[in-house]
Amino acid sequence: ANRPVTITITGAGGQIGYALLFRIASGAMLGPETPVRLNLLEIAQGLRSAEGAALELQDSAFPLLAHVEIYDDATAAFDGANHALLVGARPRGPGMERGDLLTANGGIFGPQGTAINAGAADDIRVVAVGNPANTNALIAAAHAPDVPRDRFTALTRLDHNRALGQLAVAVDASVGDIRGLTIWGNHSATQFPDIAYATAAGEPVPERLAARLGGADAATRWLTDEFIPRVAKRGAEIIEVKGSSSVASAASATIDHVRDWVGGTPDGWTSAAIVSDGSYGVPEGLVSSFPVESVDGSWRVVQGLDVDDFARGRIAASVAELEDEREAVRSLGLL
Ligand code: NAX
Repeated sequence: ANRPVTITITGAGGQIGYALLFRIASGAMLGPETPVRLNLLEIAQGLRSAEGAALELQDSAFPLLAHVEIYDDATAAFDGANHALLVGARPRGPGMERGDLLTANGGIFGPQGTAINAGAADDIRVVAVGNPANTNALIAAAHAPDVPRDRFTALTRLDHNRALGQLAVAVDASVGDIRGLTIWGNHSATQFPDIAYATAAGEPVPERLAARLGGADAATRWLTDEFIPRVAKRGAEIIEVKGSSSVASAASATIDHVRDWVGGTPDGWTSAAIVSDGSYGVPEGLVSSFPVESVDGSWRVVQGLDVDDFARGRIAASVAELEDEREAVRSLGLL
């Protein structure tokens, strides 16, 4: 058997944590040959919940689960970590200004970056799930100067999967037959789900949409008026329907993100927010979502895609928001 891999999960006593732990322990993330050690990091009010989850993990008797440990100290929790799933974050409370929100999260992700820098394993891979995810990843990375930039990511796979789900219905295909979809930009309402290069069972999605909807103009209207806003605002739709935010789908997307990062993307590209190298005009250093392939355990931006004026405008708007967030955390002294 392989050596156990250590995974540190922050906010492990929360909702997404609860949905994540059992799937990781079952082997869904790192495969059926890799034993896992789970380090659960919580703050005081979440510790009992994490303890309860740990008891249930024991009761599940997962053969791959080598060890579970609970921490309230980041330095100890990230010591030796191969993966950091940064789920715990400070949600926006009533009357909270954006500055307050960024400051509160800077107080979480800054010290966690420092702890990762201090003691994580050499192959550490980080994904920020807690919102504002892109900027939280940026803050963590800024506090971990010894860790390569490409190890810091933020989750846009849920947005990607949401887009797949919507598109599958629209073109009457199975999600597994759709390729070439991209989420660009921020994990926020400004994100741009881009279908320009999407195919369904090998057939271009734009053509298939036009055929089904009665022409290219109708397809464009559907994209701008229905598809893009629905994907971008799906989180709010879930809250409206079920009364609380996305949990199992967020955990599932996190599993997908890490699984593909480690195991590769043989079926073509997916979406992840990674530290920009300047590709597609996204300013260097911003954590922004791109079309990405996983090659030898690293995310690579898919290069050479033609981006038309419409897409360029949408990407620019989301990137402007990311720059704005970066400026705000800079001026708050959080970088
Ligand atoms: P919960 O409130 O259920 O859980 C969060 C947990 O984090 C709590 O148990 C809390 O005690 C813990 N926590 C807070 N500060 C911490 C710290 N400094 N160290 C360790 N643990 C800490 O929220 P949940 O529904 O699990 O959502 C978690 C985060 O995911 C939220 O920020 C949410 O906005 C974000 N989401 C991100 C998504 C994405 O696609 N990137 C989608 C789903 C979700 O909205």
